[in-house]
Amino acid sequence: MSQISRNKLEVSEPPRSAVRSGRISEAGKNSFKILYGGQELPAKLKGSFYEKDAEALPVVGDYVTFLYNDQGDSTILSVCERKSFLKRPDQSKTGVMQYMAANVDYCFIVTSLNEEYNYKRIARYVSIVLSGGAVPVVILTKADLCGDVDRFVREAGQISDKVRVHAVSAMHRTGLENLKEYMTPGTTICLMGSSGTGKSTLINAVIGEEVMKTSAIREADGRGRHTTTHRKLIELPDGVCIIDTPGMREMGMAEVQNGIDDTFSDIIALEHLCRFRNCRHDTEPGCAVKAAIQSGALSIERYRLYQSLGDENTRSFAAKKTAGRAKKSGRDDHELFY
Ligand SMILES: Nc1nc2c(ncn2[C@@H]2O[C@H](COP(=O)(O)OP(=O)(O)O)[C@@H](O)[C@H]2O)c(=O)[nH]1
Ligand SMILES: [Mg+2]
Ligand SMILES: [Zn+2]
Repeated sequence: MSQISRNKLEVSEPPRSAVRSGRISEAGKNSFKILYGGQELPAKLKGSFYEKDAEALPVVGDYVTFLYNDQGDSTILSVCERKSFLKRPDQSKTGVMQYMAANVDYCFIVTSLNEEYNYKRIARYVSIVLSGGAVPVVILTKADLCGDVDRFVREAGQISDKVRVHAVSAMHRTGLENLKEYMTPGTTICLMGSSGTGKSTLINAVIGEEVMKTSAIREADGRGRHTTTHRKLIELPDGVCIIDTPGMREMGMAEVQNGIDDTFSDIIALEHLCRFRNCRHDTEPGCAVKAAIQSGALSIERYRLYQSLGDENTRSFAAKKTAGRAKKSGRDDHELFY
């Protein structure tokens, strides 16, 4: 929080009101929860927020200043500068962005080692995470269900030199110790991945305590699998914060060309070596990309993946332009989260 804004607020607010800072643990359309001193306080936005762009509104993980109210809703005054910011286009393909989480250090891209595994989806997540300024960590879960774990670890690792890959089995308790290095006090970890991939089970296994509800437990208590449909930040006893998005099914992509370029920085480097600056890596002479593919230095699959993610990103951008300002709200709509 900047000293200047704090002073301003203290001057303009009544003397008894206490300006405090906390962290957003839940963000709805008009209501929020602030994690403050181990408690969750209900909160609303200060009126002037409604004149701002959707991007400026608080999301889960944001540090905010607020006016404390012990009788009801506290009032959120300002959002502190973000260290990282994860976003994606909304599900209706209008190109409007949804802002998912802020101030994430590591993003666990969780995918299970069964038919759910999808190389392209992982690459898409990696690009989104890099674009948002967090570190992508691919976690391949349910290793006990897979006969050739190493192959998948190798393949996922080839998506980018920026990505780390770990295979784990919560059931057999293998690979869990490798995740401990991320779970240090003050660290924020965002879990991403489809429902049922074992995110909650994994965190419970690493922590050694039932800190998150798993689908098995939810079924047992009769509340059904999809009762928890919104994103939430929880602080574990050891000071690690976990942001969970239960029920995330698919991840679209827009405005993340920088993340794609970061993921495929080796291909970008090759493109700079082509003889022609506008080389389409097609029939042009002196093409470094084609030469790398021919020599085997670059796999054609990976090059196609780079192209297809770029195309997808461009299409979303075009859609956004046509959508214009017709729908201004880019807030996370929980109803859209299945
Ligand atoms: N075989 C196997 N099943 C697992 C493992 N981890 C989780 N599961 C199962 O996968 C299902 C979904 O787990 P859950 O943690 O709720 O998934 P989430 O929706 O991603 O949080 C549950 O039935 C778990 O028992 C594992 O390591 N191996
Ligand atoms: Mg879960
Ligand atoms: Zn070329």
